Amino acid sequence: MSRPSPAPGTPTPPSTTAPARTAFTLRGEVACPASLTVADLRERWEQHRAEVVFDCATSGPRHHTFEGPLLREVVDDAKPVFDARRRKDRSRFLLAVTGGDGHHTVLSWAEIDADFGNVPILLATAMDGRSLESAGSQLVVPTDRCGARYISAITSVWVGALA
Ligand SMILES: Nc1nc2c(c(=O)[nH]1)N[C@H]1C(S)=C(S)[C@@H](COP(=O)(O)O)O[C@H]1N2
Ligand SMILES: [Mo]
Repeated sequence: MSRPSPAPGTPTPPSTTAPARTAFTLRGEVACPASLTVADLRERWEQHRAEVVFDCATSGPRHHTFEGPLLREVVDDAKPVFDARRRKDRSRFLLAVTGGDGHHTVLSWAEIDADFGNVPILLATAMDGRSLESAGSQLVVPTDRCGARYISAITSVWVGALA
């Protein structure tokens, strides 16, 4: 049964429950799709730290410290349906990361694969010492010179090969 909606003009009462636990979906050509919260990212995988500087086209250089698991380790556990022993097979895969406002970007699996780019891309659980639990995770691409791929409030990570 749904709750009755308040009368128009009724102020929203302050929330007495815990802040919303923003989750994102990990989906695509994976054997084990999942819905993951920032708390899951913090509790289930080793945390790495990255001190980064990136340039924003509109607001200039930005300095941040992020913590979180490696994107590669999180996606590995969803079991992408490539032949993990074959580098050529892994190298066909792409990742598309989407934020809450619809901003999205792509990465190649090879960027994060230890046999190729081996970039320590993170799914951040904290930025500048503050938890991202209610905002949602943020993509951290320490080797990017500009900030466009630092997708915030992640809602979806899709993994798959070009059809
Ligand atoms: N969801 C989402 N994430 C985003 C963007 C956006 O528009 N939407 N802009 C990107 C750009 S262009 C930059 S420079 C950085 C800015 O991050 P900051 O303002 O937190 O330093 O966020 C990135 N992440
Ligand atoms: Mo930017």
